[in-house]
Amino acid sequence: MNFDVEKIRKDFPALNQEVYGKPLVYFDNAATSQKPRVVIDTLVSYYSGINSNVHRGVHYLSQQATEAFEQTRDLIRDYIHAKSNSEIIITKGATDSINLVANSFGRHFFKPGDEVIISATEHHANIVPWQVICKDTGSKLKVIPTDENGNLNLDSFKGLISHKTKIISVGHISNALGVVNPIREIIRIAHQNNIPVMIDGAQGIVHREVDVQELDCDFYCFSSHKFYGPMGVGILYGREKFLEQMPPYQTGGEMIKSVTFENTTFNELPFKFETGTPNVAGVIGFGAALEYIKKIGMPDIISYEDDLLKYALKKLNNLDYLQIYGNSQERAGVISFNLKDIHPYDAGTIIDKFGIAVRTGNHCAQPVMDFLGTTGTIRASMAFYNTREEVDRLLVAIEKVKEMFG
Ligand code: 7TS
Repeated sequence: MNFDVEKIRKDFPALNQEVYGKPLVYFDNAATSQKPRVVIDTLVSYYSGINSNVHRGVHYLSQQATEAFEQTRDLIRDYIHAKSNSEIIITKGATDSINLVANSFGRHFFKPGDEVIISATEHHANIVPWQVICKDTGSKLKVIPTDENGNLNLDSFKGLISHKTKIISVGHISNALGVVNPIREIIRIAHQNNIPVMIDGAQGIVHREVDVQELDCDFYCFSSHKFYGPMGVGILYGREKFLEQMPPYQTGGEMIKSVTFENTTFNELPFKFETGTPNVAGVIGFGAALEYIKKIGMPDIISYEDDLLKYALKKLNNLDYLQIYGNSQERAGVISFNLKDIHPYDAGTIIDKFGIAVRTGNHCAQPVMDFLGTTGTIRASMAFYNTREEVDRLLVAIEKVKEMFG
């Protein structure tokens, strides 16, 4: 493997800083990743050069911006192996993408008594939009149960499916536990029953290769900012046959073909779902992130990250006063843990003083925390620019917490 982590770290300016006089260890990648220089440069060069609105001007700058914007759509299409650009909708983020599907698909297809299935380990973004649309349409939310390690129970899942199930929406990788869900199996079972499946890939796209045709999912969404791109940009992949039938989610400019005071005809895909001025700089910046990731190579990224995660788990498992969550065979990116009898917030505050950024709390996944019987965890979430030395520093900080509070 030709993977030089020290060289890679130089591509990320934010990694090269001190916090409380110590070199920063950034272990909050599941919340948002740091950005490579090429992404930052792309934003600066966009705003210093071709800044203008897209899809509406004949002038030179607008054409350049539109071309660069649409080139990113091509890149995304190729990256996730979608069939066509009609299936790639640019949104504000994963949350926005899920809201789009819940509202548009839900309002069009749900009738009173219908059912939606999600899982017990979802992020709030893949719970609340479904809950609200279920309430509005008189439908019912059903939940695939998990065991104490975050493994979803597929036998129970089969039992939840009925002729009333209209859609199944599950996360690819749990942000709170790092468990990689058996989405292939879920999609296979769902399709045997003619039920479409949405995958919340906010964490999945970061740690696994995604081929939407091979996965055979009907919707897949993610955010640019967790995948080394700018904030404020998200992607929704949708199977064309569903997107064609779904009504617009929001209305206004950009998503229309013609407007009179009496009537409006909507634009074709994907623009039917893209309202108003998009984050043009962010989208073009995300294109730069994708090019960067492709250059490093996802297979190398995955094997480096898996190796780092194994190293960290081995070290952390040696500390008998730690409770580690999400002990599944299939895990990626995230280690969620608690020091027994020590509040995660107290622990996080001390760990922070060592210059180590971890997240503490419920990670916007309150139901799974409730299930595990804890108000929150400490979460170290890793990227391919993290190192074994950084894991060792986390261990030192944890030992200090134990010494102070234990
Ligand atoms: N789905 C999952 C699985 C996530 O992890 C997140 C964000 C979202 C959806 C929402 O993404 P957004 O970009 O629209 O905000 N997860 C986290 C996290 O783990 N810590 O902060 C945000």
